[in-house]
Amino acid sequence: LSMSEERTFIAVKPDGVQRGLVSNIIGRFEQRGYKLVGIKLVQASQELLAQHYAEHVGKPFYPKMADFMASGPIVAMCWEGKNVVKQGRVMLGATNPAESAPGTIRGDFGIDLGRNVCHGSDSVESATREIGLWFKPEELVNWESNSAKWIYE
Ligand code: DGI
Repeated sequence: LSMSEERTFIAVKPDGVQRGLVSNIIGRFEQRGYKLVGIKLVQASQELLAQHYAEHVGKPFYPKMADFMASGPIVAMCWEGKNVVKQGRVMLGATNPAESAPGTIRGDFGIDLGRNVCHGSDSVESATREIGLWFKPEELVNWESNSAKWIYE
């Protein structure tokens, strides 16, 4: 993948789905000019969550966080574009909504750390790992956007 084809894993967590924020979050990435290459609704298993959050398994907050993540559907997405990993994190805002700037997803929609609405990969390496965990290769679609020339110079 070239730089403009960098990919990230973005998820709307169960609180975001329950609160009807799916279209808003998808819309922000679409409007920015990123390209959607994978999307599905997932009821996450504890096994998947333990792999996804391997770095947090065993921490005091993990059991409640994992139960929350398994409490309802998650919208799992793969977005593609130049610098999308880093810019996706900027669009999400700080992990704790109390510290997220207005204009970010968490800063606009969140209050508490344990209900922070969305997930985004924190590095290109994490993105590759997470996309592999949540999607089968055939669930990702390679397509060319007709608006690319109006988004990239
Ligand atoms: O990559 P992020 O989601 O921004 O942040 P992270 O990987 O450090 O943490 C993953 C999720 O776990 C985060 O979105 C909310 C939750 N979390 C992280 N640290 C704490 C936490 N939840 C509680 N209750 N307490 C924590 O210290």
